[in-house]
This record gives sequence, C-alpha cells and structure tokens, in this order.
Amino acid sequence: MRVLLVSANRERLPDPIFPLGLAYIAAATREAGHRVAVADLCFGRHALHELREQVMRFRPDVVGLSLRNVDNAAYPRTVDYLEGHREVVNTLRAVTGATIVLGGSGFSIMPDAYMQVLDSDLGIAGEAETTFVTLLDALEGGFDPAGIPGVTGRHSPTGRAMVYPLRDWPLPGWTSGLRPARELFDYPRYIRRGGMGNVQTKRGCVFKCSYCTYPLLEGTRFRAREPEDVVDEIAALLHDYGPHPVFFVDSILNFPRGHVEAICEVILRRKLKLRWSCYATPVKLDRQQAQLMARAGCEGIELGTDAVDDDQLKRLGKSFNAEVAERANRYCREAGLRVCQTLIFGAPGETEASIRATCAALQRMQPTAVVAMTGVRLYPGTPITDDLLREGRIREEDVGLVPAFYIEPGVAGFLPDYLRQQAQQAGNWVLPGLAAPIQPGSQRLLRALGVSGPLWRLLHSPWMHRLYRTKFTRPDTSWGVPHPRRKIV
Ligand code: B12
Ligand code: SF4
Repeated sequence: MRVLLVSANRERLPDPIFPLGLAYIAAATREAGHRVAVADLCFGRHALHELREQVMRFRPDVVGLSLRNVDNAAYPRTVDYLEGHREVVNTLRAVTGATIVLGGSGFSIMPDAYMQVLDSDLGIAGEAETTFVTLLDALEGGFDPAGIPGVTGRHSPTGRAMVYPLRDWPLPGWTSGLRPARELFDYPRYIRRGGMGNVQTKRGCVFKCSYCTYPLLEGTRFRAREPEDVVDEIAALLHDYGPHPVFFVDSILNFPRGHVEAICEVILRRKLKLRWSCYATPVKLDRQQAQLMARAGCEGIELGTDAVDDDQLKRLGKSFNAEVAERANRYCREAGLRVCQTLIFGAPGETEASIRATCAALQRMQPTAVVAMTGVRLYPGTPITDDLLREGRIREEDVGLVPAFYIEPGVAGFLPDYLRQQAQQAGNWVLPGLAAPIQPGSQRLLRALGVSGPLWRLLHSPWMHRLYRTKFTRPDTSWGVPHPRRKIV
C-alpha cells in the first residue's frame, strides 16, 4: 500500500522536537513492504499547501497522522493545538479519499474525544509499530479492523467513538532491533534548531504518580532494549549526522537499577564521545549512579521530584520522601551533573505550609534550574482524575480536550504570586503558564550560535536570565492557539 505518514506538530517551543514515534512507525511500515512517504509540518512556511501538493503527487491509500501534543499542559497561559490538528485533517480530506488513521501520544490520551471532533476514519491508541502494520494488512485484505487491539473506529450511532479493547497490550516487537527511519525526515534540521536528537531505551513505568499519563501511554511494566543495541543506535547516529547531544525520552532513565548503569558502561567501554540528558527519579539514585552517569557524558538530569514535602509527596503518589529527594539532588551535584528540578504546585491537599516547605528545601538544594507547574492538568484515566470523580469533586465532562486544571482551592489565591516571587529571587526558575517561556528569537539565536543541549542548564548564568526575562510580550507558542478555552476545577 502507499502510506503517507504526517507529523502534525508545528510547535517549536521550547524547541522543535524530532518526531521519533512517527519515525518508528515509518520503519515498521517500510519493513512490512509498504511504500512510505513522510510529511513533516514542523518547519515549512506553507506547510498545509506543501502537504496538499505532496498528497496529490503521492496519491496515498492510507494517511497516518501523528498528533503529539493536546495542549501545553500549563496554566494560566494555556496553549491548545486542536484547531491546528483540525486544519490538517480538513486539508487532507479536501484532496484525498485515503483512509485517515490517527495516532501519537496526544491522540492516545483521549482517543475517544479525538475521534468525535476530527473527521478521521480510524485511530490507534498507544504504541503502534505492530498495530499499524496489522491494520494496513486488514485494510489491504478487506478485513474488519475491529479485532485489532488499540484500534479505534469511527463514531457509532450513539455519537461516541468505538474503542476496541486493548487485549494483549503492550505488544511485542519494539525491542527487537527496529531503528527509527530518521533518514526520511530532516533530522539534521532538528539537531540544528532543537539542539539535540532523541533516543528511546525503554518503555513503560511501574510507578503510579497521581497525575501522570506515562503508564497509560507506555504500559505499567518496563520493557527495555539491550544496552549494546541502544549504544549501536547512538554510535550510528553520531557517525551519520556528526556529534550532537541526545535526549533519552524514557519516562525515567535511571530505574530500574542496572539499566542506565549498563548503558553507561557500554558508552565508556566504546569510548563514545556523547553528551546526553534524561528524565530521572530520585528513587535509588545514589552516589555511584550519579558518578557513572556523569562519567558517561550526562550533561543534565531532569528530576521528577514534584514536591519536597513528605505529606504532599504522599498525596502525589510518589514513591520517595523529601529526604530521598534532597539526597538525590546532592549526589547529582557532587558528581558534577546539572540538575533541573521539576515541580507541581497546587495538587489536591496542597497547603501554604507544603508550598513553603518545598520552596525552602529548594533554596537548600540549589539545583541548576527549576521548572514549576501551577496546578495539575487533568487527563482521563489518571489516579488523580479517578479520585476526584469518585469524590464527586469533578464531572466526567470536565476532563477532555478542553484543558482542565486542578488547583487546590485553599492555595489558589496565594500560589501564583508566591511562585513569581520565588522565581524572581532565585533567578533560575521557569514557570510554564505563569511567565512566558524563552523568546523564540533568543532560542533561535542561541541555537544558531551553536548552543546545543538543554537550555535550562544555562539558567544559572546572568546573560541567560536576561534572555529569559525580557520585557517584550511574545507568544507562548509557534503554532497553537494561546489562551484558548480552558477551565479550572
Ligand atoms: C520526552 C518528552 C519530551 C521532551 C522531548 C525531548 C526530545 N528531544 O525528544 C521535552 C521535554 C522537550 C518535551 C516537551 C514537550 N512536551 Co513532551 N513528552 C515527552 C515524552 C516523555 C516522550 C515522548 C517520546 O519521544 N516518546 C517516544 C516515542 C517513540 O513514542 P510516541 O511519540 O508516543 O510514538 C508512539 C505512539 O504514540 C504511536 N504513534 C506516534 N505517531 C503515530 C502516528 C500514527 C499514524 C500511529 C497509528 C501511531 C503513532 O506509535 C509510536 C511508536 O510506538 C512524552 C510522554 C510519553 N511517555 O509519551 C511527553 C509528552 C508527549 N509531552 C507532552 C507535552 C505537553 C509537551 C510540551 C507541550 C510541554 C511544554 N509545555 O513545553 C512540550 C512540547 C514540545 C514540542 N516542540 O512539541 C505531552 C503531550 C500530550 C499533552 N498533554 O498535550 C506528553 C504526552 C506528556 C503528558 N503530559 O502527558 N517532551
Ligand atoms: S511521574 Fe515519572 S515516575 Fe511517576 S508515573 Fe510518571 S513517569 Fe513514572
């Protein structure tokens, strides 16, 4: 079959992100013998016009459309991507009768809602290397795709989408040496403009943090690739595209114990010159792990700490306490790793005292940077949403494509100003939704000057503060709709 794979994401803030998931789908589809073309809408000035032309030239039987972001998950300056997605689907519909299949992380969080609002034929929730190929086989053979796990059908007579059950998900296949087809995309442009490439070493997360969608997207077990295989992929990347930093997109790279260690050992044994960064958990992060990661080229670690207060950590469903969080931060700093602490303020149960405790701890910890979210974006199926529904504090219709945020009523008035004040004093805080992100112009300038890797690691420098804290009003997005409809519950 002729399959056109489209990456709809045109958000270039905080950086343009290479569509790794779609590159995996492209590789699996090509390997299954189909003719594959890709359309990446991220950089084109006339992206929809170019898409139209490409569709008319290529005449696909199937169009796979990747929807990465629902919104920016930030309050109160929320950015919504739904209108952009609708435009892409409508553009496709106007020029082709091909079957349109939706997928991607944004779609997978709310497949039912997307099937209702976008004029598509089918969708696949969750990882799709195997499912998409099975679906193509079904379409080619004229079979009903209804039995394929994860496949979502068109609207039923009741107006709701029909989501077929995920029977034996997670599916096999991903760990068996498949390489993302980066060569079909303009990967070098992502390195130049985005400052890094991306690699996935494992899928899933065993933890149950109350607000988190990652276990829903990737599964609740870890499925890891062989360390040699991961490093083979990176070595080939560096060989093919020249030296560039890499972000490991795993939910948390440093857990379970032994996984990141094995990858670091292979990097060191092969004397690979690599700068990399990742998400990590404070759980079991000790001196040896931090030192080994630093020796193997880790230049920055984003610790999903969320709070540094025992009660609030418990309420967030975290599997560590404040002492562990502080210790992990210390081990990283001693090892010379730059640390970005990511925090969530205003979740259920938050009090002025817990907010002050977290901020006081951060002053002691002195991380390189802090990213602090105001409120919690509610997604269907997360523990926090289920609890709030059970307690009757929100209704089903509160949770969907219109971004909804929970902020504990007792701190809602106090929180924004207090966070702004903390950010001003510390100088190295980023407040998504409260303070504008980096200027698009500053970001482009830094990348054009050859500054690569995560920009937060430079936040301790005064010149970087100036780039962040200019007085210009600027958009929070390069593509989405700023300040859309959103609600606070
Ligand atoms: C790593 C990551 C980042 C890193 C990326 C670094 C890098 N250089 O790659 C950083 C920190 C920069 C980042 C930024 C943002 N991110 Co982010 N990020 C992730 C994360 C953890 C992994 C993404 C990834 O690469 N996965 C690995 C690939 C292989 O998987 P995948 O893309 O999902 O693809 C699979 C399936 O989705 C499916 N699929 C994909 N495409 C298609 C197409 C078709 C046709 C089909 C059938 C299937 C299919 O098959 C693929 C292979 O199995 C996800 C959460 C998660 N666990 O998925 C959030 C996530 C994607 N991010 C999210 C968000 C919101 C953002 C930001 C908007 C945050 C912000 N306010 O700045 C920005 C957007 C940046 C941009 N320019 O778009 C949300 C998106 C959903 C939502 N809530 O809107 C997610 C899901 C997290 C969440 N909150 O739930 N992110
Ligand atoms: S926040 Fe991190 S550790 Fe917690 S469930 Fe999500 S990915 Fe796992």
